[in-house]
Amino acid sequence: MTFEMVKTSPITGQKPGTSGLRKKTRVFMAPHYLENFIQAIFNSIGGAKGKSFVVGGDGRFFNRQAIQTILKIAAANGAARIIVGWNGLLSTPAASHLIRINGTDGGIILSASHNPGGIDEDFGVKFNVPNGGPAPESVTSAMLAETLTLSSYRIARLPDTDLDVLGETELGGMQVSVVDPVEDYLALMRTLFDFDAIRTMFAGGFSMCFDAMHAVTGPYAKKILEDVLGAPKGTVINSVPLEDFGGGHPDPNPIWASTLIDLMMSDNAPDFGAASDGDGDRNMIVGRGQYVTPSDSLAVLVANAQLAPGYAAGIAGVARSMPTSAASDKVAEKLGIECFETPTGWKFFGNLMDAGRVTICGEESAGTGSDHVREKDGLWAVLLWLNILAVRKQPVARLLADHWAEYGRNYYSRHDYEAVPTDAANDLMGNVIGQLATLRGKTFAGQTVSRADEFCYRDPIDGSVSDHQGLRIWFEGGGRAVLRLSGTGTEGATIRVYLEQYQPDMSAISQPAQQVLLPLQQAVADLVRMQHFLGRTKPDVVT
Ligand code: G16
Repeated sequence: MTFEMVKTSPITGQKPGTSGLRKKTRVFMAPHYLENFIQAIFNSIGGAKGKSFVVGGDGRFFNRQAIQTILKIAAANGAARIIVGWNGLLSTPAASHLIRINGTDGGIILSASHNPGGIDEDFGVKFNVPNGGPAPESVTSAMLAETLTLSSYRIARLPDTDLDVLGETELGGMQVSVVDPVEDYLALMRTLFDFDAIRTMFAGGFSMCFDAMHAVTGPYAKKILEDVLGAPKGTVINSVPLEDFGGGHPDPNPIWASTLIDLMMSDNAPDFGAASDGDGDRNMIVGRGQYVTPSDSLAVLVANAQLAPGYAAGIAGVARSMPTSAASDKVAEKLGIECFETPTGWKFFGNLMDAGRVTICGEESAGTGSDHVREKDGLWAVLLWLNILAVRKQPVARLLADHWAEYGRNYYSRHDYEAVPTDAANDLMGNVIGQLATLRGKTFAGQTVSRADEFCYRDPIDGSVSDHQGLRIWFEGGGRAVLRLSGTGTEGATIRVYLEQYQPDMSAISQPAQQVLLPLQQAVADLVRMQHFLGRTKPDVVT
């Protein structure tokens, strides 16, 4: 029998989080688990018959095996065509682009993003819709409903497809196109940026270190930065994607990309440093001796985007996730363009981009991107920075200092409390929610609350409402704290505390951020009764 219907039990309660379904790899590898979820995806979009999809992943452990399973389930469900990245590799933004240029009915991206990979680490499945963006809540809710009732899946009992050979093959009547993961993406980047100006900058001795963290952007960065833009060989480090990312967290922040940070703070620092994450949608930007927070990076990109050919006509508007600092709001105000505050999750930008209301979007979690695709895009951010530096001919630190002098500085930091018992995290959050209405005017560790609420978002395009999107607490004197539970962790709960302090005074914009934010940190610890609920007040990760 070529196609088989396998009876199975529902996988209850598998609600996709901010970025698809993430679990321990062994959970996905358990009998029928991945199969169930893929069938649930197809069922929830009205079946796969006659449809086409893009499939690829970040190369982590189980990527290739999962792709073979997905191909067989797609064939058995009557899909017409699957476009798959060579070797199973596709960065998330490149997958988004392939969905868009091929007009497919969506795509399945295999990644747990910045989470570590390996048989005892994390795996994930994301479904992107035909506009190339992450599935909106209406679609993920339908998937969840499907996983609760699904009792069988269809799978083709056929040999594996060779993913190492570019070109067309056929699987049970379904066309399989194995494509170069970089080619179309590179062509898109050429339309947006002044490659000649960047090439001239490198030829003039501009130095850079790009840490691909043994994740999917390695092949993209090698090709684009070294082969096409002429950066010296060795500019891209950790460029070979590994199934376990070399044992590291492919998370581009000062903690997990500390080797790059150490280099950039040393006497041997190159002019520019950057890193990207597991699936290539996040980025970190760092100049010689100068780390750039994702919120500041967004603001700088918005302020200078017009220097790149793809944005020379100006940008329509900007959107940022709610916990992201308001630095980009200040730029939008000056440019006289619209500015939106959305819940955490790239999917909330999709409608605004489709409607032409925003061009550039960003998140504090190291994501920046534009309407060239419908995902955040790590290399895009790096190339836009390079384009800006090639035109402005200034060191990153100077550029940032000038930016703060013009707009004021939003001191910003995120403090994560990881692997917290789920009950304790819910109790802590519940306790704050219970007090929100009465916080105004109260003082905690010397800081007085001026306003507090729970963020609820009404999509300006389709009117859909997303509530319970995080707690916001403003303090007198321009401080803001945000609390929310992470939607991407796989162990217990992660509480994120986002601290922001606006400083308009030019003479006070060069202080250490953690020092400026300490009073807010202490006020939050007091207000949420951190010691009582968690037994500690020190975060695990500070970025
Ligand atoms: C995912 C989403 C991002 C979001 C992030 C939040 O990132 O794609 O839009 O900002 O999750 O993570 P958390 O809920 O843990 O704060 P990624 O890069 O993991 O896909």
